[in-house]
Amino acid sequence: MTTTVQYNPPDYFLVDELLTEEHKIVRDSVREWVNREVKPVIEEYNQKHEVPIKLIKGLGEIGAFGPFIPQEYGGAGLDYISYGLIMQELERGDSGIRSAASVQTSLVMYPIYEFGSEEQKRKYLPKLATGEIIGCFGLTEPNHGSDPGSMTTRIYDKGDYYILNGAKMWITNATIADIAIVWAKDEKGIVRGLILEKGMPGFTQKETLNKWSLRASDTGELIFDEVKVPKSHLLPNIEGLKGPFMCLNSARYGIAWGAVGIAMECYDVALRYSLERYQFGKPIGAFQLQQKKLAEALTEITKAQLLCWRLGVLKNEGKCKHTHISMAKRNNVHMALTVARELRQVLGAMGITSDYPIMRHMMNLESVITYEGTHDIHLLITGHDITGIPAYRQ
Ligand code: TGC
Ligand code: FAD
Repeated sequence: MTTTVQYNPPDYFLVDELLTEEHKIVRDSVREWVNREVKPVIEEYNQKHEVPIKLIKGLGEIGAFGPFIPQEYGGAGLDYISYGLIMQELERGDSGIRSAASVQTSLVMYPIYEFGSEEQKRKYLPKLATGEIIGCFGLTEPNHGSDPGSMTTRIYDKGDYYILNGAKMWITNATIADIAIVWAKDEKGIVRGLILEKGMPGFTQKETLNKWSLRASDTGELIFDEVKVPKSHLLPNIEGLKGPFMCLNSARYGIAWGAVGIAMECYDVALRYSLERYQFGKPIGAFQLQQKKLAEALTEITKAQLLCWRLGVLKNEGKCKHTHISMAKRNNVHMALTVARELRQVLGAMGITSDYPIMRHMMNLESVITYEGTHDIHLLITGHDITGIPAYRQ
């Protein structure tokens, strides 16, 4: 099916030449899906503050859930550059669509694959891969965001089951989720992961309303009031805070790529507009001040594309450290937000409408620069790595 969406992705340093044929096939097929299915409807969903369930289910059909999970568990068995390129294209559609894919893949399928029992893997992974069931990830609490190590959600051992009490807040996919990966401390204060299922008595899923950002994404609370969780729902192969952090590494990696997708689209839209819009008898792209915005945006996009490619190579080779990912997430999201803010101005008043995607991306990026570790926390992670001194706490 042909599409009327205009998109000429910038590739100033021929980064495409660094990709394999498989990478390009994967990227182009997701790009085509985004053009065909997401672009025509996504502004309306954002305006209505409504979750596009059909698109979220569609992510399963195109293989965007668990691209790097082995095929025997329903994944696509692709490498990490393919995973990154999928996230790049999805986020060009909307950060909410990429969020749904990130959470399902990195925060739900990954912990079940990495820390789950064989029975848990067989039970959940194939259905998560197709989108038959949707998952969410509960780490953040009302009083513990950047500092999840101080969480107060607790499990109490009652023999063949646990009792779970507490609450999680700001959870993507919270109300549409059939299962939730929930992180809680046991009686010894050790962080453990549990798989909760919708409808367990005492487990409530509640929507967070009135967001100005990620309006096409489901965000909400998970509340646990004396929830009886069978021990078979504990992730047996992980203990401690590094469990959720390992999941975050995978999701943050995807965000580093996704942010580049947004910046690429903002650049493409603004360049085209600058050549079509005339003021003072000239296209506005003829004025030096507008060229400065476009040239600086392209320079930053090019640097971020190369950073992602190298990050992907390191991840494929097993040499990628969580500190590499923090640097890339922080840099690329900030870059995309700066690019979106600058290039929205190229569109003048038209830039504030939903006729163009830039303002929506800009508002979404305010969440993206906050979740998965804030801009400042990622700076402190780099500071910790280079000095050996953690500045997060006294
Ligand atoms: P700290 O004492 O440094 O570490 C505790 C243990 O964890 C290990 N570790 C890691 N392991 C793997 N990967 C990482 N990135 C790791 N970072 C730390 C560490 O080695 C240690 O292990 P061990 O064996 O010695 O116990 O932890 P801390 O409590 O001092 O915290 C440090 C800090 C601030 C960097 C960390 O807490 C942090 O990253 N905070 C940000 C919280 C965050 O990112 N939350 C995200 C919630 S999920 C979300 O936002 C989903 S949005 C999804 C979407 O819609 O796309
Ligand atoms: P706080 O931790 O209260 O931070 C407030 C400010 O203080 C920030 O600027 C921060 O950088 C700064 N700050 C904090 N500590 C320090 C320090 N030591 N030094 C310097 N500055 C500091 N969480 C989940 O678990 N699952 C999800 O699916 C999920 N989805 C989300 C979806 C959306 C749309 C949003 C907005 C958030 C989501 N989150 C999710 C939560 C997100 O991860 C947290 O919002 C984030 O980690 C920051 O926590 P906080 O909002 O409590 O801010």
